[in-house]
Amino acid sequence: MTTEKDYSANSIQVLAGLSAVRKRPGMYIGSTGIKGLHHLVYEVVDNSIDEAMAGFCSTITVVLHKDGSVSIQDDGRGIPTEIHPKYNISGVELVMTKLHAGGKFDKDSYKVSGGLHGVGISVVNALSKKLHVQVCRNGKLYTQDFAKGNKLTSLEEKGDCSERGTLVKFYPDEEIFETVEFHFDTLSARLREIAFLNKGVEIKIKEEHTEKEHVFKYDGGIVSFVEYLNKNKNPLHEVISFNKEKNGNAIDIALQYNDSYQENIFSFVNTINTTEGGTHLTGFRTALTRVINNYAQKKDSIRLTNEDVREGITVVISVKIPEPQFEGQTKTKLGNSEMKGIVDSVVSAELNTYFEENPAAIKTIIDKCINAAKARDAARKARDLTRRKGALNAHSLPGKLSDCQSRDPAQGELYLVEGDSAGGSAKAGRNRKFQAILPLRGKILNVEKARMNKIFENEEITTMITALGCGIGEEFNIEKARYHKIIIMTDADVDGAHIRTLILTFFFRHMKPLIEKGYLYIAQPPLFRLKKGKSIEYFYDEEKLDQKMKEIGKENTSIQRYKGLGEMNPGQLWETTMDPVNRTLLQVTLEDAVEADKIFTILMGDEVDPRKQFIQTHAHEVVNLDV
Ligand code: 0RA
Repeated sequence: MTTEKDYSANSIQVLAGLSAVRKRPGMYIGSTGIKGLHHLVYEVVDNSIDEAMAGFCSTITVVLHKDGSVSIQDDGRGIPTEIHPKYNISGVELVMTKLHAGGKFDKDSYKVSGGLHGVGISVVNALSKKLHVQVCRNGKLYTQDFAKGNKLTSLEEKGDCSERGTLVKFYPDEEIFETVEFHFDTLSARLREIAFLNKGVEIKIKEEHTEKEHVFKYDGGIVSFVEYLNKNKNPLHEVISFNKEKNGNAIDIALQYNDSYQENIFSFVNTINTTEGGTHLTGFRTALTRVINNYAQKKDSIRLTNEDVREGITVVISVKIPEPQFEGQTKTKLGNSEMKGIVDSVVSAELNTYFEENPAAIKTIIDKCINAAKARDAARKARDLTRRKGALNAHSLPGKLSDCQSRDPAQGELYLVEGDSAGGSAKAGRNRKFQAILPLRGKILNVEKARMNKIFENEEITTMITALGCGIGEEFNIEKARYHKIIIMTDADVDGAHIRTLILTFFFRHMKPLIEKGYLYIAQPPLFRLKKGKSIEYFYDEEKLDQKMKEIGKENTSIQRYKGLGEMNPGQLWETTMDPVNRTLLQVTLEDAVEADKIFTILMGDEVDPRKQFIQTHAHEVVNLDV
């Protein structure tokens, strides 16, 4: 039993703080799902990054351990082990148990990193069932252990140490989190981003049980980032970059056009990825359009719009500002109104200077943008023509669509089915209350190599756009999507895989928000049907089938291998692939937008060599190649 008198005023405050974190974790880390879980790692890494930015740390190593814990090690100064004069506890204990104590130790350092919420390591401690910290400082090794925010041991000196730095190892608490399994790829993608944004810092990530390991170190910073993004594309000029400080805000921008039709913009505020954009991005776009227009008008009377100067541009914008205000659905939109003007004026001045000094670059860019403008004009005509033929309007649905009865998008499912015959089976087998069927004939257009005008001329795609109801391009509006489950259902063979990739490319390039919202799925039709006597069982992979055949013996059995959806009758298709009770759907997610862009560029773009290389590297991973 402890009485009130045992606590100093300060420590009462500390204890109240961390129990509040356990009571309402979402307030501190956003959610208790996978995102919140990963946030714990970023929170610790951010502290190491602060050490790096202060010039004391060069290497950060993240390890996903077999026992479910994660450790983050750095070679910084080490968390102070000395007793803090005000709180009368060691720096380690202070940082680990006091909310927001993280960077406030030395007030002079201008803390610009910091996770989405910038909450400090004590939050990680509060939400871990166990946390172990090791500090090497002043030639000594110190350790201390905690659980659920409480200290288990005091800070102990464990002997000598020649290196310097901090290691934090924690076990996320399953009483708090919906899942405690970390995703290597998601963490790796974010760490790569952090490495690009903090030039020169080496960041390693390892996963013990798979032995996966990535090392990121970019001396070129965001210039390297742009080069990386454009790696498998054809750049039209050197990377243009500048770095300015204005009114206490640091503005760091790199950009390069390539010959594709996609815009690829990544914007950051204090290293947080502002996926919803905001004032910094608006300022950039306004300036870019104005500067390019000024040059273009000397050459042509054409008036370029924001849209025209976007085509084929790759940009990284990183701003560091003292008091960011985040808005939007996911708090990833910068709201500080002054940033629009600041970024606009910096970009205008810097681009003008660059183009005066590099006339060849601006000439190439203008040609590209004028071509884009002409193509957009053609696209508008094609769109109008397609519309006049009755397509693209959700109130005149395509004849090929067998719609469902429900008008509630949250209930509705749209199956995009390969071929008319499978489409017929799906139509006959479905539950028409909430399942709609759209058969797609043959290979749809590869949108990676097509501009919008070609897209509007393509019947399969316009039919799909009309059925989806959410429009495309400037008209895209996710609120108008007619179904919240869009399910790609193709054959389990090479053609099916190709068609699936073409459809995925379309969604990734033109309807990415549908993927981000989790509306896109892939159906999993079975590969085998095993009949023994009167009982029937379906199998989705060969291994499971073989296993069963040991078990039950060959007598009276027959195996059917499905080459296509069309071989299943409507009842079978419903039972195995469409019935919500039995089916397995793979949800298409976007864990790593950078990697996804790279893969679509490689697989669907026009450079042959990277594709060859990709296929050679990944050929051994193919399990179901049925040519
Ligand atoms: C407070 C003050 C100082 C460093 C740190 C915290 C620090 C925290 C973490 C967390 C992970 N790695 C870290 N490295 C350092 C400044 C130390 C000094 O003034 O010597």
